[in-house]
Amino acid sequence: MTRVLYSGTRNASSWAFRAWLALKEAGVSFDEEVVDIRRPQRFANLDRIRAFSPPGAVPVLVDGDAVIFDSLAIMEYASELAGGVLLPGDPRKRAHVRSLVSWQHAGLSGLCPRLSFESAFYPDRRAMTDGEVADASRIFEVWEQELARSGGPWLAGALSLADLAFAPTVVRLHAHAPDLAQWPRAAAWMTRLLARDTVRAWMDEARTLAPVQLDDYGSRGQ
Ligand SMILES: N[C@@H](CCC(=O)N[C@@H](CS)C(=O)NCC(=O)O)C(=O)O
Repeated sequence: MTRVLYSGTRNASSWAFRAWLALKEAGVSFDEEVVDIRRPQRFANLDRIRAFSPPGAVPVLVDGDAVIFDSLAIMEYASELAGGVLLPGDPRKRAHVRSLVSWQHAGLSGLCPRLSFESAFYPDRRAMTDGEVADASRIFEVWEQELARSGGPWLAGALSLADLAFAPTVVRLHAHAPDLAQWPRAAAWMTRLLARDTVRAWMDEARTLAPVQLDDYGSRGQ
C-alpha cells in the first residue's frame, strides 16, 4: 500500500474527518497515520508534516509520488478513484454540489470557528448565542431547500460530497441542540447522516478521547 492518509485527532480534526469520510464512502483503500494535533505536541507533529506538505496541516493524502494536501482535493480525488460516485453525473447538478461544498470549505458564515468541532465533545455545552442561532438557521434553511428540491434522502438525491462536507457541521450543530421544528427534512437528514456507519465509526473513536478544551468557547457570548 503506497496510499497514506495523514489524518488528525478524532475529536479535534474536522477537516481530516471530511477527507477520511470521502475515502471510506468511495471504498478507496488506504493506510492511516493519525497525527496528534493536540497541544503541545501539535507543533512538532505538524512540523513533520511540513517536511513534505506545504501547509503543514492535516489531512494530507500521499498516493505514490502525489502529495494531496487539502481536504477538498482529497475528497474530489476519492470520488474520482471510484469513478465519480460521490458527485452527480449531470454537469449542472455536479456544479451545484461543488458550490455547496465550496461554500462549506470557505468557512460558511464563520459559525464553525465559534462552535468548534472540539466543543461538540464537551460534557457541558453552552447555549448558542442569538447570532449563532441566526447563522445556523440560514444553513438549516439551505439544507431544507436542497432536500425538497432533490427529494432526498441526501442533499443531491444520492449521497455526494456535499453531505460528507457538511458532516462536521452537523456534528457541531446537533451537539448544541438546535430547535429544528421548522426544518423537518433537514432534521431527518442530519439524523440519517449521523447514523451512517462511517460517521459513527469516526465519532465512536472521538468520544473515547479526553475533550480538547479551547480557551474561548465559553466567552463567545455576543
Ligand atoms: N484547508 C485545509 C485546512 C486544514 C486544517 O486547517 N487542518 C487543521 C487540523 S483539522 C490543521 O492541521 N491545522 C494546523 C495548522 O493550520 O497549522 C483543508 O481543508 O485541508
